[in-house]
Amino acid sequence: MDVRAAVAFASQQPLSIETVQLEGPKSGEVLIEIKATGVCHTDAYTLSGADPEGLFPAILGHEGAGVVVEVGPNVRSLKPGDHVIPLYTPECRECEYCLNPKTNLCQAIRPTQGKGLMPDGTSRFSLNGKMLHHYMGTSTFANYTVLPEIAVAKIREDAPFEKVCYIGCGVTTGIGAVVFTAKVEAGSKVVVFGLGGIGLNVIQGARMVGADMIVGVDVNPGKRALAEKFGMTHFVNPKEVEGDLVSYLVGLTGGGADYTFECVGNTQLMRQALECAHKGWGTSVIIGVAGAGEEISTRPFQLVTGRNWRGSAFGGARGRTDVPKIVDWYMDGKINIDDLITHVMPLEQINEAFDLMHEGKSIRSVITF
Ligand code: NAD
Ligand code: DAO
Ligand code: ZN
Ligand code: ZN
Repeated sequence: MDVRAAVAFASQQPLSIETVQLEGPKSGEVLIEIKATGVCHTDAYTLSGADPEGLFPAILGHEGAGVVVEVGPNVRSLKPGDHVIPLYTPECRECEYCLNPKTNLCQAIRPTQGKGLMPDGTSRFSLNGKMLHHYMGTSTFANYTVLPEIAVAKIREDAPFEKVCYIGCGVTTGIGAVVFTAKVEAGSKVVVFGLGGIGLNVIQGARMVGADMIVGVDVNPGKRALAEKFGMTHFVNPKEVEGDLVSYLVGLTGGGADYTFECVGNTQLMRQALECAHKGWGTSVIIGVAGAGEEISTRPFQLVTGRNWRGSAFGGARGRTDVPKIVDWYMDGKINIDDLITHVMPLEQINEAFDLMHEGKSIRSVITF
């Protein structure tokens, strides 16, 4: 079938709106009509050429919501008409990783997903007979896409697509890091580095679980008001701190934070986040994605003395199980998504969404089809 898509032909070039061809779903796959998709930093990272795994030409996009229109043979958990969110981290419920409660990183389709292909090793997308790569197993910058059944979360039908698409990445990444990865307890002291779309979701996750003190750290004072609305109790601008930021944060939290979250992708901040975690028990979670080849460092004695360093991908969420719950949290008014979606536009304006992100003018832009 013909579908409308934003195609990334090469790095550092604007996306091009094209009519491309999409093959129907094969065994274990479903065809989804995408109704809305967010534009995330990871799409921009890949488009910039900095992503060592980036493949071109490709249809980017990994933060969508839509409706199942057709299912291939052997699909059991989905049917036409189901409302869904695509998952760049699938959940097969059978692999060694899915069977281990310590991780959400299902590996069932990892080798082909990383090559921009469906699990059978081929692509469903083409343009004038030439293959286009899938992206993150989702390719949501198209009004129709094909996904493996295990990479699709079924959600309730009254949830608005243009809001809950954000649960496909940013919301789940931030809130999940608090709830599923760190398992922050009520009464905790939390420090969040970076108050962008991810950091704000960490903040509202921390508020939801009952953290007492939620410190936000950002070099942009313009982030303060929205972060306070989301639950931040103290704001720290590193540019205004005299002396060492770590010592300042340790003092502010009365000895260090129970949990810290790095939501920027800056390796210096990752070190500071680890070192302002409380001696003896503090945990620091890396969420930000650093540049290719960058490394982190600290003195090993920081770990010897009881600080824990860990990371979180997709918030530690198991998509088919946890994403529908997060949609419920939104529909029940437990979390705020509306104030984070600062721009809504049609596919034809998708390059403006990238510009707004680069200029720091948006939290999240959403494309509606
Ligand atoms: P963003 O650009 O919206 O926000 C980053 C914030 O950090 C901004 O408010 C900026 O002012 C602030 N900042 C920049 N430098 C700083 C510094 N030195 N000190 C303090 N604050 C600083 O980005 P985002 O959308 O919130 O994404 C954050 C990171 O999370 C990115 O690296 C992104 O790739 C990553 N990410 C990770 C996952 C995952 O699963 N682990 C998923 C999605 C995104
Ligand atoms: O299983 O090896 C693997 C890959 C897991 C991918 C998780 C990606 C999360 C971080 C990238 C940002 C996503 C938008
Ligand atoms: Zn993302
Ligand atoms: Zn699995």
